[in-house]
Amino acid sequence: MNKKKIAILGSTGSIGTQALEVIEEQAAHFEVSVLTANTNSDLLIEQAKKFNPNAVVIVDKSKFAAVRDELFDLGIKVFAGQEALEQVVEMDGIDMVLTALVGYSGLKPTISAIKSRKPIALANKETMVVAGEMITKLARANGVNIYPVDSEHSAIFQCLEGEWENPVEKIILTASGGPFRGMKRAELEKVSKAQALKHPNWEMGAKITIDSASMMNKGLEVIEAKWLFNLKREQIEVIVHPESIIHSMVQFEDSCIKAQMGLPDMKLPIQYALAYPKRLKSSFKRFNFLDYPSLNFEQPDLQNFRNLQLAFDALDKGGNMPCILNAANEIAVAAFLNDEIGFLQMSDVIENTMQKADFIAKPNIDDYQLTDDMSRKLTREFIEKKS
Ligand code: MN3
Repeated sequence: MNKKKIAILGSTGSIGTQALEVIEEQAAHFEVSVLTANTNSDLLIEQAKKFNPNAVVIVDKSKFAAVRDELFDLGIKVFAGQEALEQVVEMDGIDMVLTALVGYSGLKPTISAIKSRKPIALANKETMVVAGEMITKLARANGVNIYPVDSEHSAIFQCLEGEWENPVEKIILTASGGPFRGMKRAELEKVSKAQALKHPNWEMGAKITIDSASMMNKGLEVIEAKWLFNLKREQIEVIVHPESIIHSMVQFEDSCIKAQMGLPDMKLPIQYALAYPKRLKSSFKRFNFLDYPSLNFEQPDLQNFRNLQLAFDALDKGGNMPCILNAANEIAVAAFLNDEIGFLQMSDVIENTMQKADFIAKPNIDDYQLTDDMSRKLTREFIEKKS
């Protein structure tokens, strides 16, 4: 049997390492063709020795020599730098590209992979947030499929199996509510970085964990869902479901709601995207209904968790506004993690940038880059003025 050759962009992060666990368990189905890391050269070397890819990329050029010295004799090609990420996905011998980069950095490599007609397993939601319209158009023009890895979007995708002819009435994205669910502004004022980094259900990287605590993650996922599934804003609903057992739902025009359920474990959506349309037998822990005699649902709190409202506003405004929102949020999260601003200030900072940055109704790729640069700069200046 031909094994599917997978390129993993961002192999040392949370999604990347879990993807390698999936590939290891399913070694009869998959092999690794490319691994890339931002700065974690030690882990990249260890992964490359174990999975023997054709090529690796270390984005941090200062680590190039160290990686090359370890891997050259094994016949593994070693490249360095941001541009190498865009070039490596054009190589032959790649059947699918898993984009597990964090933030805006995922955009250009994803475009490059689509242009070279590689199917995408999309874990980098920011790519869809920033440039969903352009990416989906480009994918259609190149006949490239994009398989969602984000658990909510994977759930929706799974619910849509066998339903391609049936119009969707709406989708219902579930949100855990994060560690601060139910808190009001007075309490949110005082929450610490350590508390924000402790998600009740999911094991994830730092950026997305903070986004989950602030509900920005759900906002980004609303925008991601709009483009992945070609929906109107009114067709996307968010509901808080603290147990994270229902990963999301689709309602059809006959009133039927389909839900995809399971224990919260990113390895399932990763494996589903890599193996689609197959469901591979796995060792993942099974869900037992009796462990969860009740599942709960609540309205999201847009007053106290303003980031979700800001994301809806950005989606309504369209153009480059989601790109502005994303850039401001990336800077705000970094500043919060760096103890420069408090938890609630993240929303103030993002809102300020959304008001001040230049709006472009129909952005092209250069406009996205300019918007991203400008929004980051504006956000930094605002944070520095405040502190
Ligand atoms: Mn998600």
